[in-house]
Amino acid sequence: LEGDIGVIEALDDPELKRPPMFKVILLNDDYTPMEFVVGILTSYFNKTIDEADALTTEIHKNGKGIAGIYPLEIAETKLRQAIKLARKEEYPLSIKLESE
Ligand code: TYC
Repeated sequence: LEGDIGVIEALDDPELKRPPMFKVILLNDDYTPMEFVVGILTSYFNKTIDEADALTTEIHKNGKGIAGIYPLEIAETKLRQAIKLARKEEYPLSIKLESE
């Protein structure tokens, strides 16, 4: 069937299998506690405590760091969850998305 051939061609096209990916970038600030950032990274970005400790220190020193790279909807959801918790605690944590 002609339609079946089209489906196979579509599945073979790598562009159609890979969604655009976005880096979730945490920015440093002077007020958000280290432990809170570590908690964000372990809770929402699947980091181990050791990975989260190292990344938090890197962000603190360098000004920013990549928490993870995800398709847009997932990146937006993680950003929203993290910012919601930060604002609830009244921390100024800033997070942005950057296309890969
Ligand atoms: N600079 C903060 C402090 O000294 C820690 C911090 C790390 C804040 C990473 C934000 O994205 C951040 N308490």
